[in-house]
Amino acid sequence: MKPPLETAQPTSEPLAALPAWHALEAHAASVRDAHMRDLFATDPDRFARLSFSLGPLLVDYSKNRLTPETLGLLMELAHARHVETARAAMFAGEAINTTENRAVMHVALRNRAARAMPVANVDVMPEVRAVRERLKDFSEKVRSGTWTGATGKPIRHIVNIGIGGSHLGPMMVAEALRDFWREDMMLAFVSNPDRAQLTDALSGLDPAATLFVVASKTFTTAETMANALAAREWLTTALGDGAVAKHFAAVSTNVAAAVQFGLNPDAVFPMWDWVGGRYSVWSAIGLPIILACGYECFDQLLAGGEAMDRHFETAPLDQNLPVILALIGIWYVNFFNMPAQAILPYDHRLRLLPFHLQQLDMESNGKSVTRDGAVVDVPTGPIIFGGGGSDSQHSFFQLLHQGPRVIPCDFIAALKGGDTASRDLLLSNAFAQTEALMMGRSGADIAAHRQFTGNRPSNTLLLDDVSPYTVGMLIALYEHKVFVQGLIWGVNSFDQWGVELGKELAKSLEPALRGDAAASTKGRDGSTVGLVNAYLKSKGKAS
Ligand code: G6Q
Repeated sequence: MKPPLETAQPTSEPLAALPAWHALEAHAASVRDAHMRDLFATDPDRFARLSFSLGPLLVDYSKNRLTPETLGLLMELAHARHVETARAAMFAGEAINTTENRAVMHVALRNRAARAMPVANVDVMPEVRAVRERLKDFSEKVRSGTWTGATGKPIRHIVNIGIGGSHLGPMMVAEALRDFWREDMMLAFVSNPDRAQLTDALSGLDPAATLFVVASKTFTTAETMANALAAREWLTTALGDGAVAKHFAAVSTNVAAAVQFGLNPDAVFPMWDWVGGRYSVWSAIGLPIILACGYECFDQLLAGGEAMDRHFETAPLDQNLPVILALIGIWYVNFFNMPAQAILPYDHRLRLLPFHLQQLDMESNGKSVTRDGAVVDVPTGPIIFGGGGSDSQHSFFQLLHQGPRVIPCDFIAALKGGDTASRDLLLSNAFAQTEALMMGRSGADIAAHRQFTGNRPSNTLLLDDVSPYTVGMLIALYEHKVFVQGLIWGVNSFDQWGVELGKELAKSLEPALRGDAAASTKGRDGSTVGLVNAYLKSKGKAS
């Protein structure tokens, strides 16, 4: 048996007590007032020095409030937190998700090489490859019309039912790759238990040509189960109970529950507990993408993720893109007290990226307790928000430019796509916004309300185009960035206990809202009781 890597769990030492931290604090005080305008004016090579090309991805991080010394000190912090050792532990399949005692192996899902990927000393690749083969086979059958609906019609509408990680990742990637969809295949995503969403998604659909994909790692999630039951009712009302096996597929670790739901085992695809929901788009959770775009397209998504994995795993920290972006983020959160981060895709196809990254980042690093169970001594994960850059320019950019709080931004754009004129317009706006944020505008002859302080940081991520490969690279880049930040802060980025309490309370409140005579709100706070009573009154039921 291989001995576990020495992960040097670094969290026993409070972060703010580290010499590397103190050095950064002192350095931050000395550069706090430096204006990026001056940093560019004194260094003609700043762009070349502080930008990075990796295949079809160019990242410009020169518009940040840092100097080469800043980066050097941040790298020392990364070394002090044993980032390289922890990175190796993840790739070695160690149980780095300590609160759930699980490995974190989404990197195995995009491993297309012959390399073994062990979890608890067992190579998971044979299973991963077997599921890939099944996904390929099933999707080819559906796309070619060999797998038909119950009446013999080919499937032409896919409706994915899932929530959280079983929804945001596949929906974002599917939208990003819309140009790769088979022309006659339509795809819809349903997550909200508000029946309005399912009703809208099913409006106009032919049940005989519709396939539902129930995506749920646990197959117990209340919202997903409610929507799956409602979808089954819609289908069986039109085609009878016997149609379920031809019109439902599922992805879950709980294969038995999916089969019990009435599914054909050939249409049930397993996943594993070493894949976190928000990291699961690379697994069979990607089935709707495969059905719409074809397996080759999905394979290229994996290839892009795999290329980023190789870079992250092998590049020295100071030439490692996820590490550099992670450290720049730490610099602002912890040394400039900037608690937010905006994600601004200047590409319609990437417009859902902020939602996916919001979950990825905030669910991973929105933590106050270290892996040792101590209370963290510094701020951790930032508030992630954003939206399509062009639309956002006409709404919340006002605050980005002139609000008293500074919010670092990631601008994301593609060099190619659509017609040249619209690309010219998109990119000129994206570049100009980063310029305006950085340069600002001031002068004695300019009215106060027209002045811009500038010195507002941004990264610009330029993809050659929006393709399966580049989208794969982009998502994996952010995944590893979030991982590195979690390592520095000493939190477990792979659990999400913070979502549990609300779920439990909802379960215990539901009988009261249903109006069950035996249910009571006794012992609950006055506000919650008041809200329950307002609802019961609307149903004509006094409490
Ligand atoms: C993601 C979270 C969470 C999860 C959903 C859906 O990392 O774990 O968002 O994906 O709660 O869970 P199921 O896939 O089990 O339905």
